[in-house]
Amino acid sequence: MTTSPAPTPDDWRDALQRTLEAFDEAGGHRVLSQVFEQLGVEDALSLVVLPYLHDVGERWSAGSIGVAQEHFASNVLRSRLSVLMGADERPHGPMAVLACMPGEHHEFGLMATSIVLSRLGWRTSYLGANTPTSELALAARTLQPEAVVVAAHRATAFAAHAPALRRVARSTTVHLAAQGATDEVAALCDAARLDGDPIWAARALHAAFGDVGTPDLAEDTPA
Ligand code: B12
Repeated sequence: MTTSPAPTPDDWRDALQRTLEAFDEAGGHRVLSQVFEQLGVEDALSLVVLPYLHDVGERWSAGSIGVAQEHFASNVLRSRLSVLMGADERPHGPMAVLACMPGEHHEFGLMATSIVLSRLGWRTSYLGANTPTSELALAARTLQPEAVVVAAHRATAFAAHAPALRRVARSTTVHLAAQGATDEVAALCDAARLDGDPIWAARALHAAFGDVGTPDLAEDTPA
């Protein structure tokens, strides 16, 4: 008797392409359930979901798929990641506030960081895309988080709000993330840079705060 080899991340991404880019929502969710079940949340995000999003963008920019397919695939993935956010919330643990800078609508990386932090025992408050800095400041004053993570594709999105970010940084550590987070703009904002992919970055942030009662991630919860 022969057993078929386990699917590789490439196989999973192909399966997402076949379903989501054919507007097959149920099929896409079935593939996502399998990939989260078999790889666990962190590897599923890092090896399949985020690279798949990158590929979708390349296909869209090359004209091989249209805006409708790109938006459809993003929306299905967003709904799935929303379910995962906060699924492992605990009443205690350090608090992180996460937001995209004003004008920034790309939020998948930030959502992935939020999911992984919460699975590491953090409480997370996710403010989402295109967050005004006045609202970010309000959340930081109210929640007194150990960390604020803000994401933007362009450094100018941080630079344009440097005074507001510096004010938030007086009472907590502000971390700049995604392509826009350069050393120069981090210095301008009195902020730190959160390097690496969203999963790696969440682990690094967690490690910087020491053990906060990390749950056993070996017992991965299927999504
Ligand atoms: C989904 C998507 C959208 C969705 C976003 C939906 C949502 N809710 O997030 C929508 C439809 C809103 C959108 C809009 C636009 N988009 Co768009 N989008 C994408 C797409 C397909 C995926 C982006 C994504 O989430 N990738 C997953 C993340 C994790 O990967 P990443 O972006 O490569 O980020 C890496 C690092 O920066 C880091 N990282 C990123 N975020 C974070 C966060 C944290 C906390 C950390 C630690 C790390 C981190 O991790 C990644 C490496 O692993 C990309 C394609 C691509 N090649 O990325 C285009 C892409 C980013 N978009 C693009 C463009 C042009 C646009 C629009 C201007 C289109 C338009 N004409 O309206 C608008 C701009 C909206 C805005 N003002 O922000 C371009 C950007 C080109 C550029 N270099 O500036 C891309 C690259 C597509 C392309 N190939 O041209 N988009």
